[in-house]
Amino acid sequence: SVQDLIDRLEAEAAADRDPETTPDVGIIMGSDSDLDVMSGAYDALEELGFAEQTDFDDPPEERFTYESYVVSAHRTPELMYAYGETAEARGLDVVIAGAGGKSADLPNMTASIAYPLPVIGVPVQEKSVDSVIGMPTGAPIVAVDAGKSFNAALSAAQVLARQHDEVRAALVEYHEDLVGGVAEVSRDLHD
Ligand code: RP5
Repeated sequence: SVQDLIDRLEAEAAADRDPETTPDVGIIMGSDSDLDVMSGAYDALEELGFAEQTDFDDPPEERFTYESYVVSAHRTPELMYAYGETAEARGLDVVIAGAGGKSADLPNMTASIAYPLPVIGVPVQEKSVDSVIGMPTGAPIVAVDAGKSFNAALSAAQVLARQHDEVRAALVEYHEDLVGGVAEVSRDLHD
């Protein structure tokens, strides 16, 4: 039940865990119907060598990990509040939050609740952009364009890369591959 999930988040926040084993990036979305768009964030993190952590008590071997949850601002506001409020204590360094529709409130509300933890908002559709980015002065969110969850994950990794050389190296390698790919396409055009 939602209450079980809330209890679990609170227990994890209270647990005295080695920070190296907690999830580094949290991915949340308003509905499982957002998965098609939000899966780009998993793709980017996997590409950078992050592993998914599904069980907080049994972390994978990889040093850098992400978790993901469906959390609805409107259907389960208590869960959104608990997630945002425990995020930092649970060891997350950054949260990626996606929502669609015209009332895409999960990213902006989570940014307010989890502050000062950074939250990267993903508007799942074009019509969700204003709702995600329209924050009052003093209540910050960073956000990507509609649907760009892949970029949200790269940005999340950039946050981590300030502290972790391994993540920085993975980002540089990803970029070099990207540049190489563009050069190859250019060459093909001229062959
Ligand atoms: C939003 O409402 C969700 O983020 C989703 O994009 C949209 C529709 O949700 P479902 O009705 O498909 O569950 O809050």
